[in-house]
Amino acid sequence: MATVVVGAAVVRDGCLLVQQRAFPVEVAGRWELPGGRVEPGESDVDAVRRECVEELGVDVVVGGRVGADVPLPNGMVLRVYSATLRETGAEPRAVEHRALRWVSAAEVSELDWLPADRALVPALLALV
Ligand code: 9L3
Ligand code: MG
Repeated sequence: MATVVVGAAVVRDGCLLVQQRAFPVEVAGRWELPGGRVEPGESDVDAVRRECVEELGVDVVVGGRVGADVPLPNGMVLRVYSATLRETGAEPRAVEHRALRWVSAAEVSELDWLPADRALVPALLALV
């Protein structure tokens, strides 16, 4: 089975949290959902929570799957889950990314997404 990269579709007040990659240089400046590789022995849900702590500094409550698995160029697959902030007062910050934004439906369609994330736009629009 292909290695899974989980992504988090964090929604608050009808807006989706997106972040701008700072590296590698080929994709720097493009936008993606927070997330990363599921580690050996880790569940998808645990990986979503860990990645949100590492990349955003917040704990999330993980919900259901969003869209279908998207094949990545490196042979892995991107698998996205919906999520909400566990603490209402918590404010995510771009720990290892260039920027972070909360976007509405119109902006979800317009963003300069990574190609894999772009494939999920129809499913993401159902969340905002
Ligand atoms: N990736 C694509 N879209 C995403 C995420 C979180 C990841 N929303 C791709 C980029 C990398 C690989 O998955 O090729 C691993 O992700 P990371 O560990 O660089 O975040
Ligand atoms: Mg990542």
